[in-house]
Amino acid sequence: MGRIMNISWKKTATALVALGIGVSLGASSWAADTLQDVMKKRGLTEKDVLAAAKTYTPTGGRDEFIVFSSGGQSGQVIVYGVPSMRILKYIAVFTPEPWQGYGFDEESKAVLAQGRIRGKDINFGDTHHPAVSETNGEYDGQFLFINDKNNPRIAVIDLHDFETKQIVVNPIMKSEHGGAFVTPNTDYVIEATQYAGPFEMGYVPLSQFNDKYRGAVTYWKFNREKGRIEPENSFSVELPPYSQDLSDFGKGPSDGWSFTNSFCSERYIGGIESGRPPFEAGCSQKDTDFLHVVNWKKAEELFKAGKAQMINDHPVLSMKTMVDAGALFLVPEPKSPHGSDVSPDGKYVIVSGKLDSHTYVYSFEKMMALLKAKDFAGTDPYGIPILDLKKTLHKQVQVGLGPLHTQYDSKPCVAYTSIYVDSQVTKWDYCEGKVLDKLSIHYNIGHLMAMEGDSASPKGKYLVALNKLAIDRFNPVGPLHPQNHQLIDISGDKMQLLYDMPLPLGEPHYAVAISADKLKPGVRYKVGWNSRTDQKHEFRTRPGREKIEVKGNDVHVYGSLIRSHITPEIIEVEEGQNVYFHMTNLERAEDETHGFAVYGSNVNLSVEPGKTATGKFVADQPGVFPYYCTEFCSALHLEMQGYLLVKPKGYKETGAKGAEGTTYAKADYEKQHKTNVDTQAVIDSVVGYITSRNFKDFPPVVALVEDATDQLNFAADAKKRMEGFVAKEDWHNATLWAGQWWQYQVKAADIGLRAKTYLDQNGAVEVKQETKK
Ligand code: K7E
Ligand code: CUA
Repeated sequence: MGRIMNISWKKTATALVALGIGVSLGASSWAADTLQDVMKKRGLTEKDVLAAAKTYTPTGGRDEFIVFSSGGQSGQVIVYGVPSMRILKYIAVFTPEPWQGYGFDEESKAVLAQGRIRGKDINFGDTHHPAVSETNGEYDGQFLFINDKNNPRIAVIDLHDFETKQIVVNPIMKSEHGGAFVTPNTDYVIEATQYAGPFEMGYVPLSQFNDKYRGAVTYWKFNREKGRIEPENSFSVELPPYSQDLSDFGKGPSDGWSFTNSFCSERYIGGIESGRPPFEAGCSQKDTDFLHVVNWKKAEELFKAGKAQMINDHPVLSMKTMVDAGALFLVPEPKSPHGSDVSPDGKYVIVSGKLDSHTYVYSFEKMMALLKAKDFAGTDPYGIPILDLKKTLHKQVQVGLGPLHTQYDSKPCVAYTSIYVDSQVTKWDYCEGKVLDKLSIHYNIGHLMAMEGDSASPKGKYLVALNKLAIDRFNPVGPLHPQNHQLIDISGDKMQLLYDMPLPLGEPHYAVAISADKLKPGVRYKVGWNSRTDQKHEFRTRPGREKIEVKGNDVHVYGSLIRSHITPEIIEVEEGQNVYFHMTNLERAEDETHGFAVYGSNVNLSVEPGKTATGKFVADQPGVFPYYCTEFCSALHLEMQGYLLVKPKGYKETGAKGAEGTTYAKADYEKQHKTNVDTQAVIDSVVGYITSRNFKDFPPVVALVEDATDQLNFAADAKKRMEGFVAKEDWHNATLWAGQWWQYQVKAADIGLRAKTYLDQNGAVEVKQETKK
């Protein structure tokens, strides 16, 4: 058996190598360096090697945590692993992204179109804060939300396939910042204004700033079943024009409340060009700004009771309505505040002052006691009650210059705060109010992120510093430097810096990290799936059912993609028609994505297994437009091609039909047929090898076997067609179909090899031979 196998493998390998399929037969040889040699050569210390050992992930290895980082102005989300810091994906959200076909297929164009503002396409996003959906305050790994600061919008990403499904535009804001954060059960996603503006869309002079410009918090209702935000069940709360900043939802004892800080309660309106001091002076004059505390459950009741006013078709609860209901109050916070982070137990809210050196730990219990006793220190110009700062404080801790954001450890009472001016991370105890450790980072840290560090049960272990400046950390690449994410080990008493990761995709503000085992994304769609609506695609097709339908001026191509051909391969239309390419990927195999692009157009699809995607081509000029698959999907990938021919209006066929380059005779057929018979012997031996092992214990192999079975069924079909032509002694077509039969055989053999390799590497054992079919 073994000897036969070896011979067969050699034959297979030769056949496959000829096709460009790599077959690795020998083990790679290692350079004979010792660890000491390498350390000496590269100038590494023992500490460096220890850090490397904590992050290095050998081939095939997986990460313990998955990070979703804002992609800043790229309008995308960056996905990477911790501790390896390997980038896994960019999720296209607010910005067209060609590789994913985002903004190039009609389905994703429809998602992007939801984000239009004032009737205009917006082709970027200033993303700041991603949030993973939660169940009882724990990340559940089902959905991801992210906001856009410049054009106030929230996007919904389904983590089942890591695709953006929805974009909602804030109906009353002109700028935002304090989103996206979710309630402990993801009933609502919060979005808070940054720069105040009039709620209406028209012109309002700045002289009416105090009266007509407003801040707000919007509570977007999320329907988990549908996986979509419901704008019709969402509402906002009007706030003063104080430049609201960041938000967080309460949990545990503070569930039902939200907290939003602000940085310009001075309500300064700038005017540097006319000799007035700039915003930076006017907005940092007072010693304190305000934390806005909102009872969102009460607000929800008021909204449901019809107490909101409709502004731009969106319900808004006025400050007065909220104050009268005891559902809105203010607490003074340190100079130029930033961050608003609720502790895992929901008892405290931590706010930092960018121009202060303290973090302020507010006690929710104290706030509630004061509210109950109506013990207010005053009211603001809009009639909102203000609590006394000292009476609400649990601790005030000197953590360093320019503290910003706070994240929590799995160890009780331990928090980490980013210190922007000092370029440090401070580890401190918010129960006792004392500093525990400080670590220098490089440079000017903004947000920081601990593993599930803003959930009800943080996981500790690692912290990532999201640094604003990289300066000298990396090889120079011109004036625009990459961002720098620094991985820090927080498992011990002292923080230890492990790794620098350059990120060249916008300024990532915030990131969230989830335990990798909570994510269960699929590897394929049901065949004929519209991934953006999560429904069967109206224009899906099945194998053998491909067709071209003309409806008035529209030509609908129900096409398919499978290794290694596109159906149809020749499409003729007339000048002036619109061509809709509805392409279905018929593959069931994992990672067999096909692309589809047409010359002279923006038709550019990424069609993952099972997906149907539509490209629209306006045939406004006569010509020849080749199309092809853009993913190197198989050995015969280059042959995944076709022609769209656009005939001029009123074109009349002239002359003879063109001939092909080669014609085949009986000898050609016989040669091909012999190859096929030999190949079948190889396949049979591969199948024999796999079925003699306990392959059913290995799900990836089971999937490969299914895929190979598909290919062999296609092979059988091609063989039947060949036989039809043999019977007619049409050797030309018989040869071509014999060739197609062989193509499917080769794919089956390729898959079989992958399965065999997997079995060999994963300790499959020989089992009693089952009855062969
Ligand atoms: Cu501090 Cu937009 Cu969250 Cu930047 S924000 S750092
Ligand atoms: Cu499909 Cu290349």
